[in-house]
Amino acid sequence: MKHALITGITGQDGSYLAELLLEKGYEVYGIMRRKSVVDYGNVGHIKDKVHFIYADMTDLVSLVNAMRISQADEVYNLAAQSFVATSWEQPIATADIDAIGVTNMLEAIRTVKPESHFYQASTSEMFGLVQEMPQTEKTPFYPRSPYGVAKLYGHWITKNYRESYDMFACSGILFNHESERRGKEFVTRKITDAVARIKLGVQDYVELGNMDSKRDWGHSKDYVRAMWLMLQQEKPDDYVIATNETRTVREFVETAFTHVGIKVEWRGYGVDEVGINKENGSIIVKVNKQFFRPAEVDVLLGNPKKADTELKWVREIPFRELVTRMVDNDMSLVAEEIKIANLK
Ligand code: NAP
Ligand code: G4F
Repeated sequence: MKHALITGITGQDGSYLAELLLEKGYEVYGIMRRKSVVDYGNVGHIKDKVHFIYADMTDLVSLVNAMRISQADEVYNLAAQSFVATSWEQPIATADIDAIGVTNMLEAIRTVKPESHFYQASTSEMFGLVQEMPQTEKTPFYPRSPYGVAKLYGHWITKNYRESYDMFACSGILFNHESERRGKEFVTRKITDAVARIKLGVQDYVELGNMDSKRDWGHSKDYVRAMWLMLQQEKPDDYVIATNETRTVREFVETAFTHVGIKVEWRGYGVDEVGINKENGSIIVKVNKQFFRPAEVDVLLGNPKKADTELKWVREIPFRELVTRMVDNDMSLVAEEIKIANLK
């Protein structure tokens, strides 16, 4: 039986990856941060099947300990301060976790079990001010946030340990992937949660930032399969994982509202743009400068050809299904919230 160690197991991707590895018969270990209230995040439903180890990406000793306990054959480094906007507010913490944390994990592996296979969660944010369309493994990087800069360090240190120490270390350059488990501050979940609340009459409108920003959005469940595939290859390498489709935030909003039977009509431009419910004329989307970023990544579009060819990776969940799954899930959650509030 193979042993896997997942950092960031309580997050979106960590939870889907843990499910996948359990299905495949792995002994799954996950690192968790100590909190004042124990919180299993997205893995509460499988907590009895996973071995949890208290550790932190900024503490090398705790990661060495996690390696000693788990004796992991495969290490998936998914832990990160992953919210781009916060990286301007906490640039040092972001660098400690997302950059130096990767070196900590690689050193822990080198100390305890250097033959382990290592996956690093790299990101399309490294392309930032994109230098070509679409982006591939060969596209030059130009990060636009402290998060992107920190992740670029993580990407290169992974490559460097592969070349310096012959470690089986891979980076997945994953484009945006979302799900029913996505944190509510990310734009997709913020939208689907708001759509559910507006539809069910407990919120009037949603305030968003840059409506013209374009992202290549897939489903997390498809993307964790690619992580696993990378660690099963003969040789370690880096791969872009994306859908090769890009859409604006505005299109995401339209698709989500359409699914609950609300047609949005757009009026005005820039910060004055509003989305109107065509049926009753009420404002359901506003733009608020507060959600704009100091430097923006205007467009991302990834070409996953190498992953298609070498990993035989295929995306199974198309864009519309991603949105409808998220909206349906939020409709159920909000309906349940309303039911509980009415019982009080
Ligand atoms: P997420 O939901 O925000 O999960 C992040 C995880 O990291 C959480 O489990 C969090 O634990 C943990 N963590 C944060 N700081 C830590 C620390 N100091 N020590 C230990 N654990 C820590 O992120 P995600 O969407 O699943 O993404 C997974 C990884 O892929 C991240 O590295 C992200 O940067 C990268 N990525 C994501 C995307 C995407 O579109 N989702 C695309 C490309 C790359 P707590 O529960 O304690 O907060
Ligand atoms: O959902 P977002 O916050 O995701 P972002 O910045 O693309 O980052 C995510 O994807 C990366 C991969 O490319 C990951 F590495 C990273 O960890 C994270 O998972 O924002 C998406 C876009 C941005 O252009 C943002 O400016 O949506 C725009 N946006 C417009 N209004 C908004 C909002 N973003 C947020 N979070 N909230 C808004 O109200």
